[in-house]
Amino acid sequence: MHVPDREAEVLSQVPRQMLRPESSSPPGPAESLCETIDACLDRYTDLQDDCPGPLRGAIRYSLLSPGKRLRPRLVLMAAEACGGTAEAALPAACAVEMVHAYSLVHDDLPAMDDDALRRGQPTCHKAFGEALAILAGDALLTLAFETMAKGIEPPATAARCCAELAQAAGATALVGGQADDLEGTTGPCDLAQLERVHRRKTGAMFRVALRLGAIVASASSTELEAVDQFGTHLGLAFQITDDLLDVAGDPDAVGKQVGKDADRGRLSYPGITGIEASRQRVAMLIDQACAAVAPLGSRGAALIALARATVARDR
Ligand code: GRG
Repeated sequence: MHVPDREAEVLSQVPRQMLRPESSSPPGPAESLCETIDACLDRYTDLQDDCPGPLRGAIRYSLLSPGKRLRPRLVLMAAEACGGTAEAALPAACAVEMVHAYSLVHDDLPAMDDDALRRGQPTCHKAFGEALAILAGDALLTLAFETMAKGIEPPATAARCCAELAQAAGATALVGGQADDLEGTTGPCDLAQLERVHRRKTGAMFRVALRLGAIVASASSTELEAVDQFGTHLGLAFQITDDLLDVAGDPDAVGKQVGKDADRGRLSYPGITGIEASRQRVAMLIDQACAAVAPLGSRGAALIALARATVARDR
């Protein structure tokens, strides 16, 4: 694999424990899905010809760094839960991870959250400079749509997937939620407002991950609705867990600074309802997510296992 000098230099500073754990035992289902996704992301960002080396480095540094690959795994699992194949859903899975990676790169910029660490390594703008980080985010966002338009069959399904992802990433969802979150940093906020921000900023990408898997698998309307509901509940549970990790997480495990919500006076779930009530809300949402996929029978088992593992995470 070609690794530009700057990318290699910065990656060499990543603490070993932050890289995906190496194990002598054979990979489990989660690891092997992550390996399949990573190999595909690697191929999609090969970008030799006209892509300037430093831009290619910044794109790959951000996309291939050791994230949990939760959203692309959800795409693949939803496809299988709806009777399709993971293989056919890979372009959609990679597209979702590209949009997610772009949002993290831009969120970390000085004009937004101004973070120095992401996934246990220097943020993209710290490693490559602000201008290249902005451009790497732009490139990841556009590559997501190119990947689906070219990789999903038939073309009508590709077009539907592009429209769904554009909406989830756009002004009424991810971008709108981020704008409200920045705006609301200092103002008063109640639980309903906070959930509205969470639903758009975090939840929309979970929901669309599940929807894309189902759409590629030609799911029935019952199946699509089941995974959509699962994604809605899981997305909120995931965000509350993220808020809880910000209050009580170990920064080495989390891979970024913790305590930032409180430092910035930013409202969070535990900040409004307390830690115990937040944990109870997570447990309730996970039960609702699991109940939502009951119509899928045993094909929903992998989604249920992932939901339970996701909220038990420490990073
Ligand atoms: C810049 C348009 C734009 C949006 C930014 C992603 C985002 C919106 C903000 C990031 C801040 C944050 C902590 C959001 C909470 C949920 C979240 C997206 C956490 C990161 O997702 P993980 O834990 O990350 O799945 P990995 O690194 O594992 O992929």
